Amino acid sequence: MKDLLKNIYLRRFSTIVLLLAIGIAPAFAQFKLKVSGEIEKPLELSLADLKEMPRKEAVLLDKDGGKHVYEGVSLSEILLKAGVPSGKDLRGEELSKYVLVKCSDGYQVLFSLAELDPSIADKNVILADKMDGKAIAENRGPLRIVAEGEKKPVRSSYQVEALILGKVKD
Ligand SMILES: Nc1nc2c(c(=O)[nH]1)N[C@H]1C(S)=C(S)[C@@H](COP(=O)(O)O)O[C@H]1N2
Ligand SMILES: [Mo]
Repeated sequence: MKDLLKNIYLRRFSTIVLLLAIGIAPAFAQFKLKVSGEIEKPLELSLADLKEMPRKEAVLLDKDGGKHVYEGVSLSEILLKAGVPSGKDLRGEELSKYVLVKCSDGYQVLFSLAELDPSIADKNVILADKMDGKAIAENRGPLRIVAEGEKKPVRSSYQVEALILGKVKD
């Protein structure tokens, strides 16, 4: 009798887990990061695409000083894939271009192309899909910008949906 009850309980439990997985998995599988704007090759990158790209780590200190190691793809690597000028080609008018990071809660932050370019600066800014070896928690993921070395994590925007390339016009 006890075994029977346990069996039913386990079956229910696994059915609930299965239904949850079916519900959540497609949302992540369908997720696409949009890269658009003043750009040669607009991109839509899936989470699987990002796993195939060169990977990098970045450390983020949270508001309480806790240290977390994030892993993902360097923003400069994503820009390269999108045909954004870098290295020798990042000069003149290109120096007034920027990347606007847009998040699902409406939060948006900006980086200049120059500060992200490895030939100009040593800033480590990644688009992370892992925190401390695990997928980023849903309320911060699936993707988070991690701008290493900044005194406040204000630009380390979470729930990133799109990167928009723009050019300052005054
Ligand atoms: N999408 C999004 N990202 C965001 C914010 C936000 O409101 N929305 N707040 C920023 C600020 S001001 C801080 S201090 C950190 C806090 O991140 P944490 O709560 O994961 O430590 O996230 C940054 N990234
Ligand atoms: Mo903050």
